[in-house]
Amino acid sequence: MTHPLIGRRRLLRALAALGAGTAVAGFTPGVRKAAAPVLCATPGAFDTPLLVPGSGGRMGRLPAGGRPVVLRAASYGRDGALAFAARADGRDYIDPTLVVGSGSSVAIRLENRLDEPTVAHWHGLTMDTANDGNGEALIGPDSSFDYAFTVRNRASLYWYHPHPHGRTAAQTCRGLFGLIAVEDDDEVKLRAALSECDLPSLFGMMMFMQYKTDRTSRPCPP
Ligand SMILES: [Cu+2]
Repeated sequence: MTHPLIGRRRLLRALAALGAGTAVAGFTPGVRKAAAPVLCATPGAFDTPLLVPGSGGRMGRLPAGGRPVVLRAASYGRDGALAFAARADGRDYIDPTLVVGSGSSVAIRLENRLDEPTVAHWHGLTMDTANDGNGEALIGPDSSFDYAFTVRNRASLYWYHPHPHGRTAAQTCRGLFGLIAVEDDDEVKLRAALSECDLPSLFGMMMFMQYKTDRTSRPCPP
């Protein structure tokens, strides 16, 4: 990804162009064309640049297939916020987006630096019980667990989050979650073709970024 920041207005312009192109291609004589979605009806309303995760930092894309990765669940900043921290290829990551190929093997060590048990659940991925993070394999404070599994799912966005019984909401609400981008050949080609805008990933990211940004305005379970 070449541009870490893409303005929302620019994104919406691209979307509008995309919608217009689709409408023309699908036009049938004699059939009333449906109104195109009004995506740019509120000029000036999206001045805040949208963070598009890059190759490091917050939600950065961390290649996690076929090599060991260490995630550390720990406090992050103030107000009780939590995060998964990682370091790879000389870069620091916060809540990294784990990029794995469909069919690849994954080996992730989760170190628990919280003052309570945690466990990682790989939401949406087909998983065996030992690795599923269903609460049977709780990781105590200052302990770790080695997850090892093969990605059997097709290309899509998934996510990972804690799943300790009774503490799932409390830990997740404080920011302890991240994305898993499962890729296949088609997805890689699509990303290469879109390069600058990276729209498919962007929509999933937008929801997550908004949640992360607004998190402190909502009370988390104690
Ligand atoms: Cu889940």
